[in-house]
Amino acid sequence: MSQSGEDHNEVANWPSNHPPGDWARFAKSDAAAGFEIGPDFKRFSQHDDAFNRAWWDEAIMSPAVRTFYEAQLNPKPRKAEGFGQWDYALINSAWSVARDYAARGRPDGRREGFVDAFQSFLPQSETKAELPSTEETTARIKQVAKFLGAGKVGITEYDERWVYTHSAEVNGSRDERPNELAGNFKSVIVLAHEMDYELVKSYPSATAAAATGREYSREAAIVSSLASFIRALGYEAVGSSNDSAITIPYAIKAGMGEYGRNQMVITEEFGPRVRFSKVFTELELVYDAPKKFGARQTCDVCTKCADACPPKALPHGPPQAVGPNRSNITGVTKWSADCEKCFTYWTKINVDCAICMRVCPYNKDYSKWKWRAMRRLLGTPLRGLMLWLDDRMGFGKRRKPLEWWRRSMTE
Ligand code: B12
Ligand code: SF4
Ligand code: SF4
Repeated sequence: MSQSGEDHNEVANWPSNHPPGDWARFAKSDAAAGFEIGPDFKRFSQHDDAFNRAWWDEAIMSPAVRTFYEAQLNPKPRKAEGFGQWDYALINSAWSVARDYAARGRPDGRREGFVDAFQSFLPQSETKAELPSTEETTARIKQVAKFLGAGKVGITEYDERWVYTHSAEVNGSRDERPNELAGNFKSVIVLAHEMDYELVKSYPSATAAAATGREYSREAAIVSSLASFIRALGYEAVGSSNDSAITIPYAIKAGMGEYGRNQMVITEEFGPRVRFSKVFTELELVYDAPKKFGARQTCDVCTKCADACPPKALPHGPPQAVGPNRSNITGVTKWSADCEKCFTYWTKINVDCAICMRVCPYNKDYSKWKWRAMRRLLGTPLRGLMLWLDDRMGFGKRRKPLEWWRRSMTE
């Protein structure tokens, strides 16, 4: 039985809900990616993530949850630096395209990009374009994704283990409803979207949260455009952001980077300061290999994110087979967060947090050679020295939001 009391593997309302035995076909690629998945593995229902539970589960519900989003849209600016009218104007402007996309044409309460995949207004062409070799098709798809604005692109096989068994209603109840993602998918194209380095430095604040909002807005536009491109070629493609499936396992297999203690994929190019979107497609493409550059070993000895987390939501010890509560998937050995604590903290500060991203020693501007050199050394036995240096140099310290505004006068 799953943590929400139903046996989701028995649920037949989702197409191609393979029985557990079929998942053995992923054993080789799981080993290459470092995934440890036990026989008790169960797919996850989106109804059980902390955002949705905050609406229906006494264990995490708080009056602040109900006002969290409303208070951001109609803020009562506070005196605290980073929470004034200019700051809320910035966060709301950055989120505005994602918010418009979420609600477009959906009077039924569906929310594209959050609990529903993006719909495509461009019909799938009835003529299937001729495809060159798989290698060339893959290269062209990646080129288009970058042209559309993706910071990085990787591809992996479609793996139904990470597809949510259910989505959640957004009209008050957050009840489970069938996950409507459907298609004859073979590949998942993962797109990375870099978050602004300067803004992330001042997390937590409404100013910094604009860095998250801007990428959700970009994700909506870029991933929908890429899905439309593939549909215009005559092939099935569905664009997705936070909806439909857990993104991190796809991102790791698609070669985006390594999984960190802070619950994020640490990329070589942007560290953890990056967001992901994905396109499910029937196209057969060349899959990328998982990318390793020593981040996992750094996390084994570093606890900066766990130390800095205000509600102590992150683990200090080694990866575990069981997570802290029902908001964690069952049967995967990994570092897992107590997301009841994390999201409750957000509702207290009335803005999202990303301190665990800000303080990570991989959160650097890697366009500069000296930080690239430091990253390389972090992947070697000198990592202890590098972590010490990172502290000495003051990386990870919160920057005052006002300094970001002052930049407008000096640059
Ligand atoms: C819900 C959610 C949250 C919720 C609740 C999570 C929960 N467990 O209930 C909360 C509020 C905690 C949250 C916070 C943040 N989130 Co969040 N979140 C999500 C979301 C929408 C769904 C994840 C989910 O279903 N979790 C429920 C279960 C599966 O959780 P879990 O078992 O603990 O598993 C987690 C990890 O262990 C990992 N994971 C899951 N399965 C597997 C399997 C393997 C083999 C491995 C290695 C890892 C792994 O992914 C899960 C992430 O929550 C994803 C987008 C997506 N669709 O995946 C973004 C996402 C994970 N979040 C993201 C980010 C950046 C953040 C924040 C920094 C907020 C911010 N301002 O940006 C913080 C970081 C908090 C933290 N350290 O965990 C990014 C991560 C990008 C990256 N670099 O990897 C994602 C991918 C969104 C995006 N568009 O890019 N988030
Ligand atoms: S802060 Fe340290 S432990 Fe946390 S994710 Fe980054 S490198 Fe890993
Ligand atoms: S987002 Fe903030 S509260 Fe949540 S785990 Fe990271 S540091 Fe902790």
